[in-house]
Amino acid sequence: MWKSRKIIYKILIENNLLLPNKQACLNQLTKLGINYIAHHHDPVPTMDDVIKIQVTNGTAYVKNLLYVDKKSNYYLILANHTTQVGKLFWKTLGLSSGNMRLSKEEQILEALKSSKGNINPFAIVNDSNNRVKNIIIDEELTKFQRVALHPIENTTTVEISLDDLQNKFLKPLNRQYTIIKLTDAEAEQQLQQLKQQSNDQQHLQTLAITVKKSDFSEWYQQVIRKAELIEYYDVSGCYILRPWGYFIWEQIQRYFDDLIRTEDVENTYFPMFISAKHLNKEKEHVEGFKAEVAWVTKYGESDLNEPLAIRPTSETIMYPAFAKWVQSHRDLPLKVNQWTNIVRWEFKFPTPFIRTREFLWQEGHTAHSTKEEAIKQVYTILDFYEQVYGELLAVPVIKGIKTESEKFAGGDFTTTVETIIPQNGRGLQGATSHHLGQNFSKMFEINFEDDKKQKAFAWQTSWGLTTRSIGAMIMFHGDDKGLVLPPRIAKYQIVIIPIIHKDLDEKQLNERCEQIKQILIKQKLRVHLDNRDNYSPGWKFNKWEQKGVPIRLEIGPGEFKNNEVRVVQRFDNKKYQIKIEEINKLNQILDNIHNAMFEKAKIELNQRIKQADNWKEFMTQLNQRNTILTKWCERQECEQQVKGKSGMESKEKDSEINGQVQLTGSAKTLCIPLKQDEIKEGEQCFHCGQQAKRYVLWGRSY
Ligand code: 87F
Repeated sequence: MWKSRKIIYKILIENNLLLPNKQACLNQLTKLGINYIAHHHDPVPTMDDVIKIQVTNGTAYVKNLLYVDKKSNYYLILANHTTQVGKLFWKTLGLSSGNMRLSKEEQILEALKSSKGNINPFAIVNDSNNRVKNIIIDEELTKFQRVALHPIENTTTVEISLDDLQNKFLKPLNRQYTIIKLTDAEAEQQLQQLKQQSNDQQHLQTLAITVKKSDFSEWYQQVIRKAELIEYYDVSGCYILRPWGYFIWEQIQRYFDDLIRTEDVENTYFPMFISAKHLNKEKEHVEGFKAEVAWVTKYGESDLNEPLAIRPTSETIMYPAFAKWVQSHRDLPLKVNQWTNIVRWEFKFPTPFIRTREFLWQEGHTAHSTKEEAIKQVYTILDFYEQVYGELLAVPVIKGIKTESEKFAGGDFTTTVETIIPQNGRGLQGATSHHLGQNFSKMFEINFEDDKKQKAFAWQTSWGLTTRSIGAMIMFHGDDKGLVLPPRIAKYQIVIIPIIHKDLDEKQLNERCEQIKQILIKQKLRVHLDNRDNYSPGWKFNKWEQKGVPIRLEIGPGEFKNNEVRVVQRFDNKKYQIKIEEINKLNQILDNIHNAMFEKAKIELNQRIKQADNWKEFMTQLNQRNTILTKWCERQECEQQVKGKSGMESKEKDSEINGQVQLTGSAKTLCIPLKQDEIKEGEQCFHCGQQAKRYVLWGRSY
């Protein structure tokens, strides 16, 4: 329902409102001693109109949003116009975002006696029934000298200081207001800090993880901290990688480095800064990512002449150099790789390892003289990625090709290893290997003289694997007790714990443990002897279980006497004795553990892949936390429709089925798996009914 200003005025005047119009409002500001700069103009109902008004330097344009919950409590949000207002801040305020809706026209009228396009904080005086429970102010606004607001009507804009709004306007009215970070990334950080503070206060640093894995996101947060993989940091989306976690990355580096060396890839290092000129050289591929690029604009107190971007990926850094290095076909193939950090200023909810603003990765870039050779390279690397996941992390992946809308826009096609997190059925892209065709070589002039003395452009590939892989591993293998490490990435594969007993000489026991440790070290196993005497064996069992050590060796009086050790396997809690002379079996046992973990993970992954032949089946499977393999026509239009429809039809966020909170959000294509059954003439796309071309895997994703 839309009401004209006239009708609203009538209501305002009939209701004896304190601030019925802009003149009354401006008078009131003067009376309260609030300095303002006023601009008069045509109505500016949308943000796009508002930002056309010329305001003073240092003044922020304000987005005014009025939310209402199911009990008709109202919340007025004043956000900087560039802030991506998220959902998490509601939680910080102790409210549920699921209950909040943007107010409709008649609700705006009811609460503020105002209308869409006119919402402003001064109208709060007209809320005689105290319907507005809180005025939520974006912390970003505190960084500006003034804020631009409408005095009741949007035909005028006043610039006033936020200080005056708070102290001279809201406080005297006895109105609650809260200054808070509104983007999800920042709110997450605030929540973590609150949680940390209350933990510290209550000395709640208990050893055990307090929730089960079924409470997945809380479980994950606890596991990564209690296993000492991660420490939190005060820059949102950035985390400290502790030695226990960093070691895993080092193992991935070693393994993958050895693999790419067999392909004659060489390691290099390119600078992390990109000049604006360079970054923009290749506008098209950067366009979609622009918002995520972080810039350095100052040194000390001075502005840089030219701002510098921090690498979000290194194409525009590397390829100008490639152009210099490639002259003749004898300079090809050129194959380089680098292990670096990357910065992408994401605004989605950050999750340690899975989505972070700074992360570690390797990026490989190759140039070839033929298309065939480049394509072969793409798939060889994809196989390497599959091996990293399978052989090292015991995480199964599905090799596939991204659809046209999901591929890296700069290339010809993108191959991917995808996995599915069994707990929530979300797809997770594990690594990508791109065939870039000649797109970049044409742009950056990477050309060479072929053997017939003809100028030709190089065929390129690029590929990347990140610390996200560690997140997938944690999610797959962890259990109610904490982390479970596959043996090949564990910093300690075995811990030896002596169990002191009155019948046993402590010194002798220690010597025995030390002997065993030495035997195992000789077998190239990573062993730790935990002979600290200020902790009990039980405490140590818990600690190392939480940290995911694959095997615990206990040596107590019985074992000592019988020349045995007691083996306890972390992943399945199997316990058995082995003789010391058989201790070389442990190498094999660790391999068996890896294999068993991998097999279990494969089963769990496969349980999350369902087939569907029509829309109803598709949505049913999606809402049961599955990914869905369907026959598909491969039309982008169809893909977009599935995405849109699945999002709309998915359950409300706060709804529960069988006590489980349902995931919401749309399904997208994860990949077209390389392994395919043949599709015959006449077989239909599950969604639109047109001729199907291949099977595609759909799912909600990270
Ligand atoms: C964010 C900001 C700017 C992804 C970005 O996948 C640019 C980009 O180009 C960007 N996020 N990408 C795509 C990266 C493509 C490619 N680069 C080499 C890889 C693997 C390693």
